[in-house]
Amino acid sequence: MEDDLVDLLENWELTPASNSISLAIVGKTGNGKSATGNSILGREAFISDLSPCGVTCTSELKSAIFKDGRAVNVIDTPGLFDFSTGSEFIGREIVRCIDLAKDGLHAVLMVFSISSRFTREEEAAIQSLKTLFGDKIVDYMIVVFTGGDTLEASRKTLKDYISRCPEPLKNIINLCKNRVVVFDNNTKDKIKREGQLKQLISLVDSIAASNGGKPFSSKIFSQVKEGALRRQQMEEAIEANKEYSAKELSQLKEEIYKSYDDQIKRITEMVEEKLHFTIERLEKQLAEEQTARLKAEKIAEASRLKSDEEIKKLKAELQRALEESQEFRKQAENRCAIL
Ligand SMILES: Nc1nc2c(ncn2[C@@H]2O[C@H](COP(=O)(O)OP(=O)(O)OP(=O)(O)O)[C@@H](O)[C@H]2O)c(=O)[nH]1
Ligand SMILES: [Mg+2]
Repeated sequence: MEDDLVDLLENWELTPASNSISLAIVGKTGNGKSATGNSILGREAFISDLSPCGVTCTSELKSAIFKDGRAVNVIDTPGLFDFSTGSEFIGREIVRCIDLAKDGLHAVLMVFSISSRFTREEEAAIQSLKTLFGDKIVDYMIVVFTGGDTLEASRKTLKDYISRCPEPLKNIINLCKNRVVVFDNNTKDKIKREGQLKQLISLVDSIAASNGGKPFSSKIFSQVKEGALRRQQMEEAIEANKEYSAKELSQLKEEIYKSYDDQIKRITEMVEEKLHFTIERLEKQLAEEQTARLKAEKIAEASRLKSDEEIKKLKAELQRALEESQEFRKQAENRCAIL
């Protein structure tokens, strides 16, 4: 598999940024993010497995080189927007992810699975991304459906599938200007593997063409990058100064790490605060929907009870009328007999 698509690249930092593509993969736990990352890299770089709980625990970056000489950096993430995991974990992971993608992202792949139902959390994820990084993030998003094999087995085209998607998912696809690709991560067919990868890369290239090749970056990206750069410069400076003793050197390094950790903590808190707001809003919305659904169910139940009651009343009336008419007939017959 490795030789067909890519040659491995051990030392990705050596790759010039202009000749590399950085992609982040996000989506619900179990949707096939790691499997998609592996399909892009052409090797089993990330652990991908069937599991009821999250397999990927923390964001990771792996790289490879395409045949055309371009390096691809893939950042695999855990289920960042599964709100059950808590905003502290999400905040920390997002900062880690940004740290891995300091030079910006050429595309964000939002992974959905053909085989699993679209959820409200997935609907809210795009809002969270916009809240954190600004509306422009949408211009860099590509929708990836995993489970191309399942789609084929059901003899449906992607177009058929999308036409039957819930409205919010259609809206996400529209927001992404129909940048959609299907991946069958299980296929061993080399032509198919190359085909789906080519499709994805052409979408990444179309994003680059529409924004002058500038990778996505935002204020949070610059803050994280600045901090890391400052730490590196300070480390180099003290390393170069031969007057420091080993003890002083390690003390100074510790201080630098501490100030960097403090900075990351501040950014994480900011991310957490922003997400907290989005999560609160989603929870409120879900609670309102639940109340509305319960109310609708109560009304339906009441009207069913009412109609049951009415049917009972009608039946009783009918029975009474029947009995009355039988009584009347009996009386009439008796009267006839007397006459
Ligand atoms: N049939 C089929 N199964 C797939 C496909 N892509 C992924 N899977 C399966 O889906 C399961 C979950 O895949 P992962 O790649 O671990 O999913 P993930 O999104 O990384 O999951 P977390 O790390 O837990 O967030 C695995 O059993 C994969 O083999 C696909 O295209 N077709
Ligand atoms: Mg994973």
